Amino acid sequence: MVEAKKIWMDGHLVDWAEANVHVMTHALHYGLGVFEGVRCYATKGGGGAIFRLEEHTERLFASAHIVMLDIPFTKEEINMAVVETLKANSLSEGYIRPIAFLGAGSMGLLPKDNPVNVAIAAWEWGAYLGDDGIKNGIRVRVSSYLRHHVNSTMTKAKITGSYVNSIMAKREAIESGYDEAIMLDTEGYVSEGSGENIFMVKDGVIKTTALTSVLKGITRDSVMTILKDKGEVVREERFTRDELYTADEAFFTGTAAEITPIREVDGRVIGTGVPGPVTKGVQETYFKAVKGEDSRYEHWLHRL
Ligand code: PPE
Repeated sequence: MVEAKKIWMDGHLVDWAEANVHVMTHALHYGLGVFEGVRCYATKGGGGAIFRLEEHTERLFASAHIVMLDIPFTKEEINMAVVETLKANSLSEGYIRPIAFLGAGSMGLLPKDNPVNVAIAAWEWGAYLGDDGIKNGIRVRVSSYLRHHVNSTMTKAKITGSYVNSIMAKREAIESGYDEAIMLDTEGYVSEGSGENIFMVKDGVIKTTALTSVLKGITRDSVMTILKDKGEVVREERFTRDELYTADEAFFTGTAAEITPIREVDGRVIGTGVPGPVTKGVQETYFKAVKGEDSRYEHWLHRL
């Protein structure tokens, strides 16, 4: 990864190399942390714009609320700290990672006085699933690992520990020659990618997984708005893997993955094997929106 200069930790900027935690950090042992992934894009005028910062901070606090982690800062303080971190690293474009976690103190499953530590890092991060993936689409496989049951790990919370499941699925996909994993929910319906929401198009009908077992993606929400503004209707409902096999188009959405077309699922070519018109239309509008080139979506930008 491209290291940046400074990381914001518990209210102060520290050097990248100094942003360390103790090995007895509770979250390291048990996975009780919540985090966000946010992107900032360089706009035409030159300045950077953070995409939907307020919504990401809202979700960070919602995740913390779900797992009962008391973040010792206000939302406004976190928003300001994100801006400060980008500025300290002279970044007008990059990926931002706010994280809040249970710090060092007591061990065991009933931690009493452990502090909640908060950090914000930012660095340059290009296309998550590759430049070729964004352009031509990726090959995915249905994972042998299921997405968490809603009453096992809370899927609306972006919890650090939940990502062991994602890492297993991602590794399995790569090791078997694919680019990314699609995970089914515990009832066998399509849920999401290891770090992305999913959309499919069939005979003009656009669907995305209902929110039951998936993260409430901010890119998913942006794409639904963009499609609505194009006069399309998006159905939020569950669908099966064989519906996906016979889809005309499919694509992933996520802050890191942005809009990545899916050209193959489990060896079955999707549609014509190249990104279709709905996918390309969404991509075009999304990239214009994040770069401040579409005034309809200016309210999504937090300009630096
Ligand atoms: N589902 C999961 C499981 C997920 O991790 C993400 C984001 C999404 C859906 C899409 O959410 P949103 O970014 O709000 O549209 N995954 C983040 C982590 C990626 C990583 O490798 O780290 C991200 O995209 O930042």
